[in-house]
Amino acid sequence: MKVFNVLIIALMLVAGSALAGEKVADTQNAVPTLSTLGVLSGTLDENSPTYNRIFGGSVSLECASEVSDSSIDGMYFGLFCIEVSNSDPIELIVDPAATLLNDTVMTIYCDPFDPGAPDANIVSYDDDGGEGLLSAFVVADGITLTPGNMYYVVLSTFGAGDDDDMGAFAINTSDNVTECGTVATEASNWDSLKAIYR
Ligand SMILES: [Ca+2]
Ligand SMILES: [Ca+2]
Repeated sequence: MKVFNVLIIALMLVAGSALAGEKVADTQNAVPTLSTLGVLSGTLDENSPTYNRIFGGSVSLECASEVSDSSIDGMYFGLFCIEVSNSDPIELIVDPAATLLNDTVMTIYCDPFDPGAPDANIVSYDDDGGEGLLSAFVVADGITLTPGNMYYVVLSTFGAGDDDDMGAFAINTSDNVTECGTVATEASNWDSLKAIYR
């Protein structure tokens, strides 16, 4: 019986240290630096699909960021297909004013995204780059995507199964990001729109 208890404690220590390594100190609270145009919004709840999220890695414009499997599995996720109108760095920032989730993670995938292979085809992953424990990709991350290609933004929670792992969220995007299928135009600001109707 004692040996069994020691084994359990050892297992708990291993699990605890894995989590501690995954959650680094939150030193970033990024806010938008570019003009924002779009919003990717949704809600995570019992109707959402689930997957086993990853963590870590760096930025890989070749869709090959080397990430690790999280010990936490089965989180709800929201999925968005995006395109870019130019090759400038993009921003994707979870909006604290419109997000009820406590701790998000966000991953950019190249096309395709397969929830069954969440560690493949990744441009970049972020945990706490935004306000508090919310996620953000900002200009300083240097994420420059290729116009004409499709990418997938996956928004999920750090944990799974807690009350605060469900709720509404919104991701503000820089104005060179559009959802797939919407018309990407360089004339997407008020001055040029007014010029069209002048
Ligand atoms: Ca987070
Ligand atoms: Ca933060």
